[in-house]
Amino acid sequence: MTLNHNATLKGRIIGAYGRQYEVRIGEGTADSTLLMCSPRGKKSLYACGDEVEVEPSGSSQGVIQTLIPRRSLFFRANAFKEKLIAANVTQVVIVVATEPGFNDELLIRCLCAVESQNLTGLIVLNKCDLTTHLQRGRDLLAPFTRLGHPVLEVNAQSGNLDVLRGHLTGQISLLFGQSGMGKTTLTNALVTEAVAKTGIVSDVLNSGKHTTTHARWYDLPGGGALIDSPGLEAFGLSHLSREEIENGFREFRSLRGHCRFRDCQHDHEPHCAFRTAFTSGAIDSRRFEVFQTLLAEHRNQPKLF
Ligand SMILES: Nc1nc2c(ncn2[C@@H]2O[C@H](COP(=O)(O)OP(=O)(O)O)[C@@H](O)[C@H]2O)c(=O)[nH]1
Ligand SMILES: [Mg+2]
Ligand SMILES: [Zn+2]
Repeated sequence: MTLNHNATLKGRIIGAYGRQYEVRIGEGTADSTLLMCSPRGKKSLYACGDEVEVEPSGSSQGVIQTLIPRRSLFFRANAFKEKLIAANVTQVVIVVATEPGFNDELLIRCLCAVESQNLTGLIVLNKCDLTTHLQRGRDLLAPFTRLGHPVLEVNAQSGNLDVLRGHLTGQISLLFGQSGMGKTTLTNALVTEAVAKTGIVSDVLNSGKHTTTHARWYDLPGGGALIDSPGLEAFGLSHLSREEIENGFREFRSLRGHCRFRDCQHDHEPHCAFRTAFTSGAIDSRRFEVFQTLLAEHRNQPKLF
């Protein structure tokens, strides 16, 4: 592809490396090109998956000029900082594993973010070939299955991934979860060798490391794409309002508006529909506990603005 300087070109951020972005120009064409781009302003406001307009500044470099409006933005936040994770995804695949054990609070928080944004959530229990703790994994996931969240059991290393592939086709999926769960192994199994090897910086930045340090986009052979992301151990939801937190828990949707007090914190208030449902056994206790933690975090958040 011949690049015309001073002309802006539409592209997609397929790798986000701090303040450097790998942008693919000519998506879906035979002669797509990769440019290493920096943002025009001081702040890096972009995420892997973003569509942008860039101005080439060399044969393999460019400057991001504008952001094309996003269909979705998946991010986490505490009171002080926002961390963009991926843009324009339609589905978040939360990867957990039989071994090492996974943090179910992180899973609940992540699903809350997914649901409150009306994205599709898919839970994948990986390493099902390791059967010693398989039942423990299944037990932890049972409350999610009961709520209708799809849970797929896979083995990324040698298993048949056709069912998972079926869920990914045509979607832009973010693979998300703690490190060591098998996200990168799954990516390698799902993405063709040739695609996984493209990229001008991935080899340099990830060289000699087995840990994913940056989010990266991969086309899927059957259409759609997969974004592999670094593992994380905490997921702050400071950006969600109380209504959004409530909406993030499907079991509470039909109960909203049924508490006696309009500003009910679902904690100790009399005639709380949420607590009544909980004491009747209709609500999973672990999910209720994390829900209350989230509301308490929301209440106690320092007001910075
Ligand atoms: N037995 C088994 N090991 C797996 C499976 N998937 C991944 N692993 C191993 O788990 C470790 C972490 O995998 P990795 O893909 O780097 O996890 P990530 O941090 O989530 O990207 C590696 O040693 C993998 O070989 C699986 O399905 N079964
Ligand atoms: Mg990884
Ligand atoms: Zn209530």
